[in-house]
Amino acid sequence: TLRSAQPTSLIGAPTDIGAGARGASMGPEALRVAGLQAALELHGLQVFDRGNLGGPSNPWLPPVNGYRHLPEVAQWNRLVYDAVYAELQLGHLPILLGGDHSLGLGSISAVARHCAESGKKLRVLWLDAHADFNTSELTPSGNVHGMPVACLCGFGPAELTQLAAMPGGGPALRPEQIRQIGIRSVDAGEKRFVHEQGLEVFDMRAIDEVGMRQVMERALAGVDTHTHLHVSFDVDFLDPDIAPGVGTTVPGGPTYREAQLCMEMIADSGRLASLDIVELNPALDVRNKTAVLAVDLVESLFGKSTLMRTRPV
Ligand code: Z70
Ligand code: MN
Ligand code: MN
Ligand code: MN
Repeated sequence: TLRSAQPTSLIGAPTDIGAGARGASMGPEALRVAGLQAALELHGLQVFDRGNLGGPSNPWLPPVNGYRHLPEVAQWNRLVYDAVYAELQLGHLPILLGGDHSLGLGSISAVARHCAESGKKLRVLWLDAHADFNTSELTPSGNVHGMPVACLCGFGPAELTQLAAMPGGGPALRPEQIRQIGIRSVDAGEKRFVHEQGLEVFDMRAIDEVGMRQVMERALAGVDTHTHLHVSFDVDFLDPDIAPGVGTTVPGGPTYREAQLCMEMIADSGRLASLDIVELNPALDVRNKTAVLAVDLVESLFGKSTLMRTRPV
């Protein structure tokens, strides 16, 4: 099927600079080996693989003032910011191949700047087992992949909160622009901060109680033709039984079917405009199956469906 969709651009960011385990640096190649480009092309998309960004290596040091590898994390995020912003300027849909989730900072900062300049409303769907809302005071680990949502909302060091020059100089995001889905591991101080800032979180209990369908209806409520929808897909969102290839497995995540429905409902919104695929760790995977699953889900995110539906179920 050939559709006149927006071209997509793959941007590899092979680093585990913000993670608590080594190996997410191999994520971009594992996604390529799993056939990401061919899968998207089968659905009629034009795909440009921009190759990999080249940033600093991982020195694997303990935290300094509450952050591990802050200068290197900042450098990687500047590279990601520039690459994602360039694709948005071209009118392409950027797909960031992480790399760990600290890179969501550069990616979403670029998207926020682009939305501010083009008058779009930004909605971020954060699919994750974790809230990633720690600060240097709250973090139990110093790993910056546990902090990107807080930094995007302006809580963090200038190197990370000022990646985008936003009009008025404010933070890239306001908490009300974010919906978190699949959350099931939040640190004690982080939990208080999530509550204090009023983040809208659809945790696993919400998915258990009302089902993925209603969770996604609520998370997508208000999305319209003026909305730029960004999906930040941390692969540890998925239940570890189906997705073992991540640095931090947390039991009790969405099943294959729940994850598929989540992706299909995002596709149905028709507003997907940028994507991160992060935290895939091939060193912990089994025969690349987590990468293959991620590609399968991303196909659904871009509109693969079993039937050509003409009306709702
Ligand atoms: C914990 C921390 C984390 C993965 C984010 C974990 C953070 N809350 N882990 N993504 N894989 O150290 O901040
Ligand atoms: Mn296919
Ligand atoms: Mn994450
Ligand atoms: Mn996570």
